[in-house]
Amino acid sequence: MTLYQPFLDYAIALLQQRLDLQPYLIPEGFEAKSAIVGKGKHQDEVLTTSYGYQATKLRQIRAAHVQGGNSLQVLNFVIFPHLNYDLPFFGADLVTLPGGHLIALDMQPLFRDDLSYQAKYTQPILPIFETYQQHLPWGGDFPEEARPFFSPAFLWTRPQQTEVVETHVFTAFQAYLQAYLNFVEQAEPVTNSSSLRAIEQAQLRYLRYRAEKDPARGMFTRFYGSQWTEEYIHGFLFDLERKLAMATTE
Ligand code: DBV
Repeated sequence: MTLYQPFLDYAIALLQQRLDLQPYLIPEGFEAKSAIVGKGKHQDEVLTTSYGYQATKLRQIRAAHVQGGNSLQVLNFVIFPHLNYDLPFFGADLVTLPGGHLIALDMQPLFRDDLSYQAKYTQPILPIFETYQQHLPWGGDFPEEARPFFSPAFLWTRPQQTEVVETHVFTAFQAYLQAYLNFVEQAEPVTNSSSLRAIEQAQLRYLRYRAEKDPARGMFTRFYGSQWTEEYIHGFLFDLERKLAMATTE
């Protein structure tokens, strides 16, 4: 069992239990990809598997799971709501590299500085954030330009011990996902056209940032080449622009 497999299993089981979960098409060639990396005795297989679902209010629920031995484990799990809901994104970036663990967990806001948005989608999460932050202190250095995409309840931490990932990070992940699904349950469709435009702009801003700055681009390019990597990023991981372009040419 690899470090983040229980996170993935938990998430899929909970989604199945709470949503009308349907599959989301994963483009051919991206369901599973493997490469042998390193030399001589240090060779390791790096396997990347992808998961995709959708639900009534959620356009894309997707995960990328990278397994390459004890010092290379990644679970990147993001939920993109449909464009007629003001729901935040659920964003989890759980990363284990030779240098240690790096954990990012948040409900990423569409409108960071809007106080009524914060009251709706951040205030209710703060007690959960505070509970876990005691065990998961702020992780330090963080790209300034990414700040607008995170909420005040952003858990950002670099645990020294794997055991902390297996315990506190795992329970925090469960609590955030449960709280997110409560928001989803309560969400009502937005019909006002200026609000709809604002949501689409905010989703595109987020998506463009993530596709452009994907911190995994270097790693994937080394393992699988740049053609596979760019197609994976734009055609699956962050695919909103492609989907919108397809919808207007149909
Ligand atoms: N990150 C992804 C995807 C990944 C992934 C799709 C499938 O968005 C993995 C893989 N994240 C990943 C890896 C690293 C990070 C780091 C492999 C380590 C990169 C390295 O050190 O070489 C949150 N993830 C990070 C960092 C942040 C995040 C802040 C540190 C990057 C840095 O210091 O420059 N999640 C990430 C992020 C956003 C987010 C940047 C922006 C909105 O939601």
